[in-house]
Amino acid sequence: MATKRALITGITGQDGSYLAELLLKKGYEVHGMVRRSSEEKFERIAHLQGKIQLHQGDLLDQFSLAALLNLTQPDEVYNLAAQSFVPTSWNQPVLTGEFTALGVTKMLEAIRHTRPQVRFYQASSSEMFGKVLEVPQSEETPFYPRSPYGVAKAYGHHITVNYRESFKLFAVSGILFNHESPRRGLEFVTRKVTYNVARIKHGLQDTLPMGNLDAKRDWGFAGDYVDAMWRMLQQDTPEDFVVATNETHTVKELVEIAFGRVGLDWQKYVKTDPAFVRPAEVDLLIGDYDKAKKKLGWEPTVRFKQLVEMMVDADLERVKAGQR
Ligand code: NDP
Ligand code: GDR
Repeated sequence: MATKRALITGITGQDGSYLAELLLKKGYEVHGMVRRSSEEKFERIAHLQGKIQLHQGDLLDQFSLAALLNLTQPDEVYNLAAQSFVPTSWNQPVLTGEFTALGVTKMLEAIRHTRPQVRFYQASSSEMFGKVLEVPQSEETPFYPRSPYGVAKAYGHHITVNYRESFKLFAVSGILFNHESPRRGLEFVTRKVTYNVARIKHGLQDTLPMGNLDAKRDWGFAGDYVDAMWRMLQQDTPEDFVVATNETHTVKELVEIAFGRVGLDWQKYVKTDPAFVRPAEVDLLIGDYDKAKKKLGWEPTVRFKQLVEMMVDADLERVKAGQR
């Protein structure tokens, strides 16, 4: 069988790095689109150097996308690039909209005109559910986003469905709930907590300022979730899927487990700081992944406590070695 080719946008991010590893293991030729910056930030994919091919491009530049599709001739495109940090979306709502929303249309247009046989994956998000209208949230739950990021992702989701229905593209949307790993960015709550717990344990600081400790999230492991992305593109018909663990936990539980892992009492270190409280919050996320289980044969393998402890342990090693 001919080698399959995949193009990943956002390959330098958490999910991009795990997905690239997975596709390489499956024998794919892996191409990644990276944006130019004055300093290369490729630490998550440094170990894949020589195995993947990187190309400059930008979701905002329609022609760079078409050129990249022509150059790499992919069978599958995974659109993971986004302004993905929710608080930043209130500070940069226009950029978030242009990139996280309209960028999806630009990629779909490039595919439609250049390579319509491509199988396309769009990184949709549980942030689209926003305000709690139903629990657990499934593919049938209506959207009520609570941040400019959530609004932009809802647009990206709908335009993917629309291009599938209008132009018969094989375009699918994975509605993924929060997923984490030792490669998670330092600003997201799980990694912020595990990294700072490691620093506190090593005596480098003695407080941890936090926002809303009552928010509830359905947290899974990124390595499991990229496998679900791949499975969605191997189906006979394009469909959207929720990917989650069907468990919910508060930020407070996250903090308790992380400090507990190093034998410390979180209440001595955690301070509430209004700077980390959001203008509008998503109070409760819990995903029903029944459809993914039945049709994709997918299930999460890492549960919450194991995930948090894995991240604390990795950060203890990193901080000990003087790394971030
Ligand atoms: P990351 O933030 O780790 O990675 C985002 C990627 O997008 C990076 O490669 C980054 O490139 C690129 N990117 C970010 N902002 C811009 C920008 N303004 N212009 C160009 N490129 C940009 O995200 P994750 O890996 O965690 O998530 C992958 C995708 O899945 C995102 O679309 C995210 O919104 C979505 N998602 C994530 C979930 C999660 O829990 N992780 C859940 C549901 C959806 P660079 O290195 O150059 O900054
Ligand atoms: P989220 O993830 O907004 O769900 O989006 P994040 O980890 O940033 O926040 C989760 C919850 O924790 C609360 N919180 C804090 N969050 C941060 N970052 N820092 C804090 O100090 C803090 N204190 C409390 C937040 O209020 C929130 O309720 C992530 C991103 O990966 C999105 O790209 C993705 O689409 C969704 O998950 C699903």
